[in-house]
Amino acid sequence: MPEFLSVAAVIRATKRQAMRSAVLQETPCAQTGRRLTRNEALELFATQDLLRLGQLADQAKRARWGNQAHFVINRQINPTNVCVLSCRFCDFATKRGRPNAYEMTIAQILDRLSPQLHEVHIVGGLHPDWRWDYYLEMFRAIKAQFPQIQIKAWTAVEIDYFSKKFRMSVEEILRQLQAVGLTALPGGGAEVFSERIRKALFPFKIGAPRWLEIHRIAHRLGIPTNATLLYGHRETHEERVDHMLKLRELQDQTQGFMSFIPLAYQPGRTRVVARQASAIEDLKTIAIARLLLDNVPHIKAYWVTMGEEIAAVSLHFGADDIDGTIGEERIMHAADAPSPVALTRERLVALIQEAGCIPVERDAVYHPLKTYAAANGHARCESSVSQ
Ligand code: V47
Repeated sequence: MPEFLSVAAVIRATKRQAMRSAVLQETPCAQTGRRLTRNEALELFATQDLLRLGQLADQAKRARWGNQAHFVINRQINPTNVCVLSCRFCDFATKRGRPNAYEMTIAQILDRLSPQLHEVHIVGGLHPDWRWDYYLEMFRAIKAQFPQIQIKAWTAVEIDYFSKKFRMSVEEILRQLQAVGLTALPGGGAEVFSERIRKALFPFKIGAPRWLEIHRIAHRLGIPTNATLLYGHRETHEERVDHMLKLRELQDQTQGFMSFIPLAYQPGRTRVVARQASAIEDLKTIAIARLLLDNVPHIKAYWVTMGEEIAAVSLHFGADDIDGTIGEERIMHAADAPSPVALTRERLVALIQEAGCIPVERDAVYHPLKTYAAANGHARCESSVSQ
């Protein structure tokens, strides 16, 4: 690996800036087989040499995906915002009877789907009285009317809730969902694997051991899953790195994670933090995720939380995916996210092309469906006027 692209070089530069003397001797990377350590990841968070960090992560991304960047034609559905929990950081959840509370019928869910979609991403509040049959019927109805749509649904938090409420094991819950059409689990509900933050912001939600156990069970049943990290609130860089290391450890054992998605916290009206994490923090988090999570194939730059522009730049900082069209984003927009609630296929293609990458349309489990041309003058022109 050339010196100018080595992790050690970035860390040396950081240490020079910090007037410190210790120098890393080795270069952790795919070629040497040595993995990035916790301390090295923390030093990368401290670096002021953002472009070198980006180069390193980009090199790791290109080793797997070349110049490709993935996206999906999808729709998010949040069947209800009524939730038995009241997490401090959440602007989405509410209680029944409040003016903003809503509950969708299966017909309303079907109305929002169309044959063009490849993925429906379903998550919502932990509803106090919906019956198990409703959840099964929802999937049956979707598959009956739209057999080509893959269902990515219910976070580990919801699976845990169903298991307790309906008195079935996690395995039984997942098997029954699989039988009616579940393809994958999304990565939500992980927040940040820190007991300190859990006690402060979501004390009644499951913690790291249970979240990881549920994903382990899903992987054993052949259900691929994603993993998120909620960052930019009160967590430290140490807590971000420890979160990623816990995921890396499970992935070593199961290989069931498809994608890692850092979610930049949208402060909304919660007063948890005054403002959203900076673009620099976004790019560092994406890049370090690519380098640390060397066993997770996809790193997703979620345009809803980062904004379209930073998501596009992230494609040069280790990300290879920007999620999808989404259709109607509610969770982050309940917290006043400034991004649009949906993007068109054309806009996603143009964003990727303008970043100099090759757009690859995929399904929910990353099977490629269509590869688009790399940028040309026409695409650049389109991207600057669309929206
Ligand atoms: O678990 C809640 C987070 C998650 C806010 O798997 C917030 O492909 C930012 O998990 N600001 C749900 N984040 C969304 C999610 C997700 C999103 C996109 C793709 C995938 C995937 C999964 O959203 C929650 C929580 O961590 N969240 N409130 C907020 N104000």
